[in-house]
Amino acid sequence: MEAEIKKTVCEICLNNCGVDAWVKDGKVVKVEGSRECPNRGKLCVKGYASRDYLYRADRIRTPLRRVGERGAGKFEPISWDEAYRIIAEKLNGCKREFGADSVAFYTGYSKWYRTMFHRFVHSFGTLNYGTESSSCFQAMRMANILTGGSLTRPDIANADLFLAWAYNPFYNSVYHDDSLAALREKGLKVIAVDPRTTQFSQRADIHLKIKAGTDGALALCFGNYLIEHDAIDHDYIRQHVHGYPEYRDYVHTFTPEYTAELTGLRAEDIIRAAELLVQNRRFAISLGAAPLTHHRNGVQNIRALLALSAISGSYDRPGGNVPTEFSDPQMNADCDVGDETFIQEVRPKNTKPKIGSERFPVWSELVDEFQAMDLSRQILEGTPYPIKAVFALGMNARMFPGNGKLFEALSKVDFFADTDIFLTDTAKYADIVLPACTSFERSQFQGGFMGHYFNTMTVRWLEPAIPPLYESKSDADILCELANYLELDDPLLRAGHEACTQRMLRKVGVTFAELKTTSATTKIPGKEPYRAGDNTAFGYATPTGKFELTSEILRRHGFDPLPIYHSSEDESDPAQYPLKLTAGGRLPYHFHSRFQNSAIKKTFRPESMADLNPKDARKLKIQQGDSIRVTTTAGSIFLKANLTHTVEPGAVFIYQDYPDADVNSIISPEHLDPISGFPGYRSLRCRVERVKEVLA
Ligand SMILES: Nc1nc2c(c(=O)[nH]1)N[C@H]1C(S)=C(S)[C@@H](COP(=O)(O)OP(=O)(O)OC[C@H]3O[C@@H](n4cnc5c(=O)[nH]c(N)nc54)[C@H](O)[C@@H]3O)O[C@H]1N2
Ligand SMILES: Nc1nc2c(c(=O)[nH]1)N[C@H]1C(S)=C(S)[C@@H](COP(=O)(O)OP(=O)(O)OC[C@H]3O[C@@H](n4cnc5c(=O)[nH]c(N)nc54)[C@H](O)[C@@H]3O)O[C@H]1N2
Ligand code: SF4
Ligand SMILES: [Mo]
Repeated sequence: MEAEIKKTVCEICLNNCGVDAWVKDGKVVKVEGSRECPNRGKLCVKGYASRDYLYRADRIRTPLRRVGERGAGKFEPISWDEAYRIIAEKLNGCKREFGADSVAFYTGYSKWYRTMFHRFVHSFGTLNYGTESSSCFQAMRMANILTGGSLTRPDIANADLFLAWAYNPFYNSVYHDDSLAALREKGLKVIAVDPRTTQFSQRADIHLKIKAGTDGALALCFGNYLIEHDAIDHDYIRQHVHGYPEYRDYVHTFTPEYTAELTGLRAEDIIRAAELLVQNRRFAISLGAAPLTHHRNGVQNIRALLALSAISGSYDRPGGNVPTEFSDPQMNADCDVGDETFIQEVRPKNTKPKIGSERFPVWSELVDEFQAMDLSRQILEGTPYPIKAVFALGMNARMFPGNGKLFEALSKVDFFADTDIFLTDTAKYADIVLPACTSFERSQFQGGFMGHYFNTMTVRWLEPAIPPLYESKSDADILCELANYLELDDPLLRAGHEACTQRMLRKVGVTFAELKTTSATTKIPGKEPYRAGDNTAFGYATPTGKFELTSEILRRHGFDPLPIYHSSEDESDPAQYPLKLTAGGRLPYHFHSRFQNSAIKKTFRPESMADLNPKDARKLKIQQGDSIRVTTTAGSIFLKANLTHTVEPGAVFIYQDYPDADVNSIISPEHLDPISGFPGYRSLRCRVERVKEVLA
């Protein structure tokens, strides 16, 4: 039989690139990027390795019941019926005895099923729905909401200057590069702010090689410079900005010289960049989901960046930072797929406060999820109320700082069920493990494709390119089937994935039958994408109805209302821990835990490595490829040295998803931003030593 091309999607990351899967005898034999999708025929190296991912040897084949110790990985296969019965009995048992809030529901990075899952949790009767967004994206969203009242995106296409803060699309995406290159040709200026030399920073007009976690100080210094050079929008400030006099007085101390001390930059470079801002006041700032917020001062740093947008009058103007909306299935589609109603129409009443509410009240007020950084503590301490069971889709405990504590909690909880494609370290702690399938094997509703970047408003229904491997199932089907076993009072969820999708489509204006005939290029009628107004169109959903340089929500919670700068580092002794550790930074051929045990990971960087500057290495008598020990106050890991001038002297960069050298295991679980609860993965102190060949 000839190979047949099936249209599907890569969901290894949420870029959701369209894929043409060549299928022969029920097997995917080749993949190519779909030309009609926004990825325009391209895939990244991970997408091209889709077959590696799909056919990974450690795929979970059947539902499993644990027969050994937690973590030991000893399981016996059971039927779906038996697995569902056990889960339903345990979860309903917890609900009867301790209340619905005694169960914590959690999902890892995957987004496509989140709307269904969130509704499922509500129907179960609790608000204890948590996700990996406890360390990704939400802190940036919070900073936006606290300041301007809504999430924003940089409108690079219409900007004169792009402040590319912590920005490296070469590693995290297949998009943006072409369009950015075209904009540069039309005159767009670019300032890259990144502690490392990257493919992107080398193309910028100015690269400020800043010390990680000191971004707020630089932004405040730029603010001061704009004010001193009268490059601010007085009318806009008068009409729409709250707290300007306090801000002006505060930033006054952030002179280029003082800021140079804080950031490790040279004062003349700061001034050169500030001049570019003065000359190009229509600027867009990238805020990112992770690097700027992975610090103890993350929310305030982002607020300091946003302040520049407001005082210069770029906020909510074409070419500035423009209010936008986001939801998971909508994927920036700028069409309302009605997911919010779908989730909230079954919202439970009389629930207990979400996990983390006491420790992270600002998070709790602004985010409709629990703050998962408090999950292990609540399980272990049982306060303010006990958590007896965890039900997870794709939980990767290793992404948490101080993950030893979470593994301990998972070994103490009464019942733990996990659903994953692969038998991960975390799944090995579960009592019941369910096998999920990949995007190639499932039906899926997909809204938009990075719609606001490409101005496409499309929704489509994807049919499986191949049937699910082994006995695996789609998460959406798992949730609907489990809803029946749990006897949830939710007929819609119990009616299945298609019925739920049909309900969500109400606002889009296409029927499910029509949806099945659409393709990636079918434009759908929907809400017009929000266009930048004249600073006012969106309205400011803040307590004062203005852009808040002094946040009244932060003030109410006892935090400093100004976007203040304070050090992001831990309090360890600099004499003992002289180097700065930044744990994160993507590698193009890794995706969190997803390519562990697969071939491509080994191809490009076969061993776990720490990036060190050769100057530091010389002092420490370390050569390329030497075995080293990296120690923080929380412990040590062993890996190899990679000497590179891309990092500055004094800095050590380690990727977070090496299973044999798990950097998150040496980050204290208490090293968090008190406003968002986000881990300070990227600002720690450490010590590096050469060790004998034998790795512990
Ligand atoms: N030190 C440090 N730590 C970090 C970061 C950092 O920069 N530095 N980054 C943080 C950030 S930004 C993020 S987003 C997180 C990453 O978040 P994680 O949640 O760790 O992400 P993954 O490992 O991609 O996915 C979690 C699990 O989901 C499974 N999975 C994949 N697809 C599916 C599916 O369709 N269904 C189901 N049921 N399971 C699936 C995967 O096999 C995996 O086991 O890590 C955070 N941790
Ligand atoms: N290949 C690949 N792509 C991914 C992922 C992956 O694991 N692998 N993960 C996905 C996820 S979940 C996320 S959240 C995104 C994250 O994607 P990005 O936001 O691109 O995150 P990083 O690559 O961690 O950081 C981007 C740049 O910020 C710099 N940086 C680090 N710390 C700081 C800092 O304190 N200040 C400044 N100014 N710059 C800093 C880094 O050196 C890096 O060059 O990527 C997504 N895409
Ligand atoms: S960027 Fe790469 S990993 Fe992400 S969806 Fe596209 S091909 Fe897949
Ligand atoms: Mo992330």
